[in-house]
Amino acid sequence: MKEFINKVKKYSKKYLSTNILFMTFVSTSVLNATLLRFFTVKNYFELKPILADLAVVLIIGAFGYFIKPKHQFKYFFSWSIVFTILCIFNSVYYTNYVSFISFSLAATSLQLVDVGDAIVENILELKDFSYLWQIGAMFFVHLNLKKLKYYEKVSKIEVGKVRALNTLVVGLIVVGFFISMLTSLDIGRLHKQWNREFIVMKFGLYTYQFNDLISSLKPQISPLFGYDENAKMFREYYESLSNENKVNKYTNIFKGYNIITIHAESIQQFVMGTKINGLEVTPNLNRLTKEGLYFSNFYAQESVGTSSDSEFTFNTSLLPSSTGTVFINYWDREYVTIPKLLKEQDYYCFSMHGNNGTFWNRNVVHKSLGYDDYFYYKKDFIIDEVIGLGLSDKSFFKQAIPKIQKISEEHPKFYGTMIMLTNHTPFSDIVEKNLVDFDVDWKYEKINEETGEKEIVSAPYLEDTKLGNYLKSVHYADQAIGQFINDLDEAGLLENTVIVIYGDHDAKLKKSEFIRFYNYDPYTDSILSEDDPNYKEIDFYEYELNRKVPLIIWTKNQKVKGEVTKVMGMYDIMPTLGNMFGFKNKYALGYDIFSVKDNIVVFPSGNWLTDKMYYNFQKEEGKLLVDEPVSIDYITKNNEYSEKILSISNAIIVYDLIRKTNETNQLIQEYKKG
Ligand code: GP9
Ligand code: MN
Repeated sequence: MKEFINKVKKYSKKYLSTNILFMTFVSTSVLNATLLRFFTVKNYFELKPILADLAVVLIIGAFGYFIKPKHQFKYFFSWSIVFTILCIFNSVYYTNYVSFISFSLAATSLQLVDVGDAIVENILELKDFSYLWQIGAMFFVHLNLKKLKYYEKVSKIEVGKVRALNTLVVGLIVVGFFISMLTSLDIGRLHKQWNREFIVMKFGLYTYQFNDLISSLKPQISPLFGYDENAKMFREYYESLSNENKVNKYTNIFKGYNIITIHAESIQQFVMGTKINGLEVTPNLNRLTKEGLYFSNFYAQESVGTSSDSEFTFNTSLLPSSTGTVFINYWDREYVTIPKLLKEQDYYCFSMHGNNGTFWNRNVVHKSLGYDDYFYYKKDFIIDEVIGLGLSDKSFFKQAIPKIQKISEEHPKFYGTMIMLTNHTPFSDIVEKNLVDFDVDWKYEKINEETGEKEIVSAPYLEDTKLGNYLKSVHYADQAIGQFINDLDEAGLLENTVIVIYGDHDAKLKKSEFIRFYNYDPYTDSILSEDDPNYKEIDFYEYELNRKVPLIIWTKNQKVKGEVTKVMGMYDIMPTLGNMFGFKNKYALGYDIFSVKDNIVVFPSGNWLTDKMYYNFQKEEGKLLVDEPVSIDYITKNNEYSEKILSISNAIIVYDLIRKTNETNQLIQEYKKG
C-alpha cells in the first residue's frame, strides 16, 4: 500500500511538474467561465456547468500534446484568447440583453438592433475586463517556464501522443460523468437551444457556444441541399391554387379599423366552460364570446417553439419549422406578414410584452416580421409587480394604456400585439403570492353526523395541484383581460378598434390531471373507478381534442357576432382577418374560415383534424367525430395534403423561397423594362 501511495505521489509530482502550461490553460479557462456565470446567471457553485466546461477544455487541451512542447504555448495561448473574448463578449451582451451571444444572431442582429439603444446601453463595465487576467496569467507562466528552461526539459521526457490520448480519455470520462447527471429536460433544451440562459447554467459557457455554433450553421448548411426540387414543389403548389378572391359578408368589414391582438398565454379552451362551485373561471372571456365572434374549435399549431411558433403562424399563415425554431434559426428569411401588409395601408405596428426582449429572440424577430417597435420590460415598463417570468399582466396592461393612447394620437391606424405572460407554467407563483382570489375547493352539502344538521363541506381536491393552480392563474389572466378592455374603453380606444384574442397553446397539463379533475368524487375523496358508469375516460384523442384554445374577434359595438364551430387552426387567422381588413397573403397556407368549405387543421406532428376526424399520423389511425363513416380515400387525401402543406411551409422557411421568388420577379421586371 505504502509503495502504491509512493508511486502515485511520485507520478503526480512528475505529472504536475511537466504539465504546468497545460494545467494553467485548463484551470484559467474553467475559472474564467465560472467567473462569467458569477457575474451573470450566478450559479457559480454548481457542479454540472463546471464539469461541462472542464470536459470541453480538457478535450481541446489534449490536442495541444500533438504539438512539440516548444510550440505548445502558441496553441494554448490562442485558445485562451478565444475563450477570453467569448467571456468578454458574453459579459457585455448579458448586461444589455440578459442573455448570451448566439452566432446565428451575431451577423445580422447588428443591423436590426436599435442603434440608438445599442450606443446608450452598450457601455463597457469594469467587470467586462476582468476576464483578461487569463491572458496575463498564461503569459506570465510561459515567461517563467522559459526562464526555467522548462520546454527543453519537457521535450526530453514527453511522449506527445500518449499524453494526448490519456488526456482525451480523462476528458471523455468527465463528459460521461457529466452526461449521467443530466435530465431529459436538460437534453431537450440543449437540442432546442432557445433558452440560452438555461443552457449556460446547466452546460457551462463552452458547451453552450459550441452547440450554438452547430445549430447556427444548420440553417446555413441545409439550404445547400435539395434547393431545386423544393423550389419546384413550391412553384407548382402556388400555381395550382386558384387566384379568385372569394367575397362573403365579412369582406372588408373592418377596413380601416385598428387591431389589438391579445396573445393569451397558455389559455386552453376548456376553462371557458368550467365553473367551480357555480363560479365561472373566465367570466370576462365568456362575456366577450357572447358579444363577438367566437371560434369554438380553434387550435394552435405550435411545435417546440411554443409561444414564438404561435406568433409566427398567426402573422404569416405558415407552420412552424420541422427542425429548430423559426424565431431562433430562420428568423432572417423573408415572410409575408400581417404587419408588413398593414403597413401598406398606413398602419403603425407594435408589440408589447412584460418579459425580457431577448426571450425567443423577439427583439430581433419582431422587427424582421415588420413591427415598427417592440417594447420590452427592461426598457419601457416599470417592473412594479413580478409574477412568474416577469411583469404581471395587470400591471403590464395598465402601463400599456397610455402608450397605446400616444400611438393612436400619432398614427392614423395601428396594429398592436399584446403578449401576456402571467399565466405561464408552472402557475404556482401567483398562488404562492396570494394574488388571486378564486377558490378551487369543491364545496358540497353534507349532513353532520353529530348534529344531524346540513352543512357546507369543502374538499380541497385541486389545492396544490398543477391544474388547481392553473385555474386560479387563468382566472387572474381573465381579470387582467377584462380590466384591459375596460381601460381601453375609458381611454376612448375601443371606438374604432377590433380586439382579437387567441390562446397561444394549451397549458401542457398531464392527462392524469384531467382524469382526476373530471372523475373526482368529493364524498369519498377519491377518483371514480374505471368501471363506474360516471367515469369519464380521457384517451389520446380526448386529450388532443381538448388542447384547443380560445379565439375571439370582438368589437365594442358588436359588429360581428356568433359562434363558429368549424375546425380552425392558427394559420387560418391571417386569411380570415385579411378578408375582414382588406389584405392578402398569397403564400398563406390557411384559409378564410368564412369561405372554406371543409377545413383541415394540419399539426406540425403530421396529425390533422377536420370536422369529421382527428387523425394520428404516427399511429396511422384516427377517431371519427361524426356518425357517418369516412372512406380510406378521404384519409389518404388528407394525409397527402398534410404532408404537402408541411413540406411547402418548411421549404419556404429553410430555402427562403419567398425572398428568392421576389428577387427573380424583380429581375424579370427589370429585364422587361430593358
Ligand atoms: C415568455 C413567454 C413564454 O416571454 O412568451 O413563452 P413560452 O414558454 O410559452 O413559449
Ligand atoms: Mn406561450
